[in-house]
Amino acid sequence: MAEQKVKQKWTPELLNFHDELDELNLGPLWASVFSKAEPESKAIPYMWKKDLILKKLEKAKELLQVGTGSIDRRAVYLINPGMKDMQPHGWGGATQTLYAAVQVLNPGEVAPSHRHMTSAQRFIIEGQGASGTVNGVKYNFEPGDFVVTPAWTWHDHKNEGTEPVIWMDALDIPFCKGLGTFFFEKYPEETQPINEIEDLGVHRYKGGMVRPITDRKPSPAPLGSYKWDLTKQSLDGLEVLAPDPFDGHTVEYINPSNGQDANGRVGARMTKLPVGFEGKAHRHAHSCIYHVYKGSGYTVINGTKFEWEAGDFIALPGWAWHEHVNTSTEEEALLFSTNDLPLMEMLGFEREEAYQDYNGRQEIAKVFQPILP
Ligand code: 1HN
Repeated sequence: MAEQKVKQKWTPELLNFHDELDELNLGPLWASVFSKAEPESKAIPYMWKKDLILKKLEKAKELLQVGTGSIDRRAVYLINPGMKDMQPHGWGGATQTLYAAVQVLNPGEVAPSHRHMTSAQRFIIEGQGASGTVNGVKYNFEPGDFVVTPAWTWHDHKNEGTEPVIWMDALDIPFCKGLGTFFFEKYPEETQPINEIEDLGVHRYKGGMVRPITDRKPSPAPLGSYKWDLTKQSLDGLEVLAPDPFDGHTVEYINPSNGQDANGRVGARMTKLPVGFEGKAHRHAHSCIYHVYKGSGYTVINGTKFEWEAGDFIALPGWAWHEHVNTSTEEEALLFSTNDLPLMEMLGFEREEAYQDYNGRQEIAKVFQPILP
């Protein structure tokens, strides 16, 4: 009897009924989520090449000037092809929760001050002479630095140097837009007053893992800027240990006053894949955006090989199998990444699984063909 019912399930009459419901803005639960054992990310695995983005930023430089009366930021954001339907609303989205842009500021330009409820963070890619002021503290940008702008803090940028400065911005915009919590406010003047010594947090944490005693009481971002030399030192220190089979030598940026992630809802890491590193595959609920800071290699995501080199950006959707390989025989690979792990943990969604077949390595079914400039 039960079997007969199953066979009868998708009759033309029933399918008509589904259409009838749809027209009434109603849906049949029996034909939806119950048949899916695992999440299906709207975002797909994808890669954007450095040269393509830089070429488009060059054009944006010709067309636009940054400053009051003109545009606030000159940045090109990553759109995951699986999430294109969100674009009319300007959601962006390299993954379902994370947004990334590549920004360039020319000498003499000032990017005016504003604040928003999304958490922002920056990884400085190239160029000297720019800085960002966050709630009255000015941080000088140097390549390799990781700089945080916690939610609802005033921030503006300046380039007082002689060359263009390029960085990656990462925010939780798709997440905030999804929740309907995207608040934004412009500062009444072009820039905010600077009321502390420059690079305040950098001076307060020069020693690495010791903190000023005033930070026993937690605060949102006592460090502000994580200088490249200290991050590099931490990674070099790990060299005496065996690399993690999935992530090589990886450190995460933390808030030294509470031991948690550096910037609330959005996590960030720096990975060093030693020469010859051939990682094993795993997957996790959280998603990531990688920026290849140095080196060359490939990442296999759900059976597709993404061949990367310095400057490229890669979107790793949640619950996608992935493994990293450094193909250089001389140079270590450095991958900066931003993730929604803090969100997944806060909300109780995080889970992780190691790939079991073929000694933990995926079979490569195809090679990703990126859009070239
Ligand atoms: C923002 O405030 C910055 O301050 C960069 O540089 C990218 C993308 C969306 C919303 C705000 C910045 C942004 C952003």
